[in-house]
This record gives sequence, structure tokens and C-alpha cells, in this order.
Amino acid sequence: MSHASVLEAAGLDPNDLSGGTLSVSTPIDGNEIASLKEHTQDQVAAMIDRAGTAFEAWRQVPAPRRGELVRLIGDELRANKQQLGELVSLECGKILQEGLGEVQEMIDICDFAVGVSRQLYGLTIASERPGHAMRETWHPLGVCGVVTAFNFPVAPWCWNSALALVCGDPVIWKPSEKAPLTALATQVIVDRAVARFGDAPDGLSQVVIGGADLGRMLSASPDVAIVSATGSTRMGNAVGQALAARFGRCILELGGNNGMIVAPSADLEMAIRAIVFSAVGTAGQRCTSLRRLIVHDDVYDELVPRLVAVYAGLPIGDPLADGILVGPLIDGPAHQGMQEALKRAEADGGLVHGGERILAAEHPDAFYVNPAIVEMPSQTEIVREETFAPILYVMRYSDLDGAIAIHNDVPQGLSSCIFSTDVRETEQFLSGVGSDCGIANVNIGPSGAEIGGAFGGEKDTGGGRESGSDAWKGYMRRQTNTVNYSRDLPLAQGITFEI
Ligand code: UN1
Repeated sequence: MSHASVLEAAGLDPNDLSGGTLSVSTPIDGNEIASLKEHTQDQVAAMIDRAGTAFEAWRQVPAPRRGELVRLIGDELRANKQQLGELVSLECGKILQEGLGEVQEMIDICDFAVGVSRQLYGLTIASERPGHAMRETWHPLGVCGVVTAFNFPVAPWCWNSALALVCGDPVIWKPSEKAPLTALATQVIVDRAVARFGDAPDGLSQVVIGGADLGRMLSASPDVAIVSATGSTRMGNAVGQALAARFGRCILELGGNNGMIVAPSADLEMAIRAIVFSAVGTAGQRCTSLRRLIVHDDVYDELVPRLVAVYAGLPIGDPLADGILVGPLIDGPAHQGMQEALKRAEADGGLVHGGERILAAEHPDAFYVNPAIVEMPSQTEIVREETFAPILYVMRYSDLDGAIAIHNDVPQGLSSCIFSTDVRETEQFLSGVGSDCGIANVNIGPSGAEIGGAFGGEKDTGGGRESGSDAWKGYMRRQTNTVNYSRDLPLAQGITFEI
């Protein structure tokens, strides 16, 4: 299938894809597939105004009716799953199965949000005063900015937007400059749902095309109540500080440096499948990719050679082709970052298996690599950094406390897991003295989280939570109400104040 036909099937108008200043290329062969017109700062300011006006109307629409719009978005996504999944592959280089999986996450969170639209529950609270009632209510918050990264170009937008929309908040989306086409195609899908819905206010969902300066406008504007940003820790730091300066709200989902502990009792067949999927899937470019493997001495000499053998046979190539499991890196700088990390690991005494660039003759402008396994003598500085590439650092351990200490001794805190069939070990890993991450799994890899749980992590990962559980509360304003239905005016704290 040609690149042009993927773009067209996704509903993109060829006339909108040329003549601009933002060049978009596919990592599959490095060819340019679009050059998009970028928004100006004035246009973004106007978008923020439109979203503000939309908020005035949308917050008055009953939440279950707002849920109806999200139901229609889910419907349209179902109908366009294949086309959008292919575009995700084309624009980001992940294999089609993963592109489709990403769209499935969008569908799932829409279903979830439709349910939430009828469950924006508050509490009733016992008042200390007679004839008084206390309760907690949840109200729409305001305009929600969503900033997304190239590696998951559409699902995180949907985790945020499906909830924001049912909570009463219009959304302005600033996608990665490396993946704006999937955002535009998603907007086409949303527009169809809005048309079917009938009376949604104008400007409920908008996409900003352009660079970081435009994203910064969302963080800086007092008219954007909340910004949810996915990306690097450096970007999140800037967003977080800009929002803190004006007491805006933020949800940050930043870097991960996810580990797996493999204990002596682990089912190694399962562990190997989990390791390979989570370390090489999406060419190691997930926030939740497995980057550190901490293996017990008793199983190290069996597990590591088997992994090296599996890695040597991985099908790597065109992510849209059948049977391929590993696509390209996003671009040249990603490849350079990988090579630099491998050199540093080697200098620290690491033994590198794989990691070379391949298919360079066929695709001089694309960056395919053999995923790397690096046996490390210890957790040196390079291991503690997140390199967005398929590098799996492997280390040994002899006792579980030591393994957990190694595991937690990194700046990031997104996802984690243990392979063990010993309940004492697995429960310790999940306890308050175990993994310090936002996600901790048993006998499952660190990636591929379901939407039903809250997604996010601690430390440099930013502390935000998106998606399932009660993450919807992040998009609403909490109000505490006290109602006096008595004929007296008793004061709290037993204060007497007679006038
Ligand atoms: C990301 O890489 O930014 O758990 C998100 C997973 C996916 C989300 C990854 N559900 O791998």
C-alpha cells in the first residue's frame, strides 16, 4: 500500500498536506509525506478563546449527554480503526498490530468515559453540627490542553480527552511535531462524531499544528485551566513550572526507566515472551518499555543466552508488513542517541549484544536497528538514564532486598514488574517497601497497561495519573458544600460568637 493511500484512507485531504513549513516524514523510509501549514500564535490565541466560549456552553450540558458525544467518537473510531492504525504505523513506525492496539485503547477509554459520564459521584460527609449536611460535588474545570508525544501519538490524547469531554472541559491538542498527521486524522473522526451529535458548541476539540512555542502558549495562558502533557522529563519540567507559576493544574506523564526482576522461581518461558515484547515492542520507544532486567544469579546463565538467541532471530523491517515485530526508530537523532548510550555502557564495562544499524543500504534515510542486550557489571549512570531506543540492560542480583534497591535506584518511577511464583516475593514487591513506581506488575511485563487502571508514575515521571480508575477527578473542580437546614447558626469548632 502506498503512503498516499494510507493518508487518504485516514480521511486526510491531500490539499491540506502540502505547501507548509512543518515537514513530516515517515520513519519507514525517511520520505516526506506531508508539509503542513503551522498555526500562528494569533491563531492559537483565537483557539483558546473559542475553547473558552465552548466551555461556557458545554459545562451546562448534562454529563450523560456529554457522554453521548464520546460514545459517538468511540463509534467513529471503531469504524476507522484499521485506517487510523495504519496511519499510526506510517507516521511513527510502530508495527500495525501496535498501531491497531493504540486505536483500541482509544475505543476502550471512550467506552469507559461514557460510563463515567453517569458516575461523576461526590461524597456525602457527616457534619459535626445538628441540622447540617455536607457534601462534595464535582464541576467542570475549564479548557484542557493536551500535549502528546510521537511514540503514542493518539491514545494518550484520547485518555485525556474522552474524560475531559465528559467532565465538561473543551480540549486543545498540541501533538508532537513528529506526529501531527495522526492528530489531524483523529480530528476528522471527532468532527464526524460532533456532526452526528448535532448541537455541540463550536471549538470543543481543536488541534494546534506547530512547534514548542505554541505548546508553551497553552501552559502560559490563564484561560487554559489544565494541561496534560506526555513526553520527556525536560518538557514536563517546563510545563510543570509554567503551570505552577499561575497555579494552573497539570497532569504529567514523563520518562520511564522500567525494570523487571526475574526471581529463581520465575516461569522462564513466560518471562522471555514478556521481556522480548516489552523491550523490543515499538522499537523500545514506549514510556513503559522494559529497559532494565535484574536477574537472580541462579537463573542468569540460563535466561540471558536464551534472550540473546531470541533477539538474533527477530523480524525487523517495514512495520506495515506481515510478520514484522520491530519497526524503525523514529529518526536519525534517536539512532545517534542509541549508539552513544551503547558506547557509554561499553565504557562502563558492559557487554553489548546487537545494537547495530541494519537495512541502511535499502533505506539510507530510515533507521532500523538490531535491538541490544547489554550485560552490565552494575547500574551505572547510563543505565539510570532513559534512552528512547531498544536497549535492555541486564544486571545480576543475589537477594530480593538488593534487587528492589537496584530497581528503585533510578530517577524515574513509571512501570515495574517481577517474575516470580513465590507469593512472599511478589507481595513484597507490591508492598510499601517494594517497587516505588506508579505501575507494579506480577508475571506481566511493564508495558501494555490496560486503560481501566490509573496510568502514570512517580519521581521524574511527573506524578500524574490518566485514563482509568478515578483519574477523571483531575479534570474537574471539587467543591465542598455545607448546608444548614436548621433554625440555628451553630459555628464549627464549638466557637461562640454572640453579637
Ligand atoms: C507511552 O508509551 O507513552 O502501557 C504510553 C502501555 C500503553 C501506553 C504507553 N498502554 O504500554
